Amino acid sequence: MPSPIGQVPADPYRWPFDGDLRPANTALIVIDMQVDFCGVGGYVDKMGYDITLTRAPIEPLRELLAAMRAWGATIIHTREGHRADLSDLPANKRWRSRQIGTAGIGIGDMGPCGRILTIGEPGWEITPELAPIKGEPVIDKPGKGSFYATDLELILRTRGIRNLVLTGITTDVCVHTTMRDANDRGYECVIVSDCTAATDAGNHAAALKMVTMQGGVFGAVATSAALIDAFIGTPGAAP
Ligand code: C5J
Repeated sequence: MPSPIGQVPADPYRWPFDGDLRPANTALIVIDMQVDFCGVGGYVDKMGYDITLTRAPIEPLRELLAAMRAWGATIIHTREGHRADLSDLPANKRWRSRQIGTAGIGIGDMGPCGRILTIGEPGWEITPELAPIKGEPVIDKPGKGSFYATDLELILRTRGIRNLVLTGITTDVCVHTTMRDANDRGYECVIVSDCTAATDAGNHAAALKMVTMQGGVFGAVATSAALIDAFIGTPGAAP
């Protein structure tokens, strides 16, 4: 077993709390870096939000992914999406998604990237810059949290993972929901400030600040540079 590499500078505490940071007990979770959330013609674009915000994490995340792959951590990707027959799409979620942007077009409806947030459609795919590589689990989820109605917890427990490095989009919705839920389940979480983004810059800042309250109520906040510094030069043995 490779020795722990200690703690990473983070806010409001050096992460993880006990310094037990090893490839075998750590996973990078890349949440919903899908065309629908950061691509031209995708869901976020169609709602009228600025996709330069949600595209901003792509480059730092590419670097963090490379560093954590080399270090030997587990890498897990998630995708938000619904079955083609929409049998797992609550009526209120569909109704609300149709209230904003191009009139009447919401989840399950046809857009420039195919049917919005629908499994198998081009907009549902992960953006090519961050495509999963062979062996990396991809979690398909119908909700905002990554644990609800998925086997994420089973995979984490089976691999003995305790530390979660949380990235992806959007900070205030799927990333936060996942972080809160993971924290309640006993995982030691860090959210990566430059590898997450929201459809509103104020919401991104607020979501990060929320994490830092009460001594780190959901975990800690770190930059990708701080994490990469810790991982570089400490390649882990395969878990
Ligand atoms: C949203 C997500 N914002 N991945 N989904 O609807 O955060």
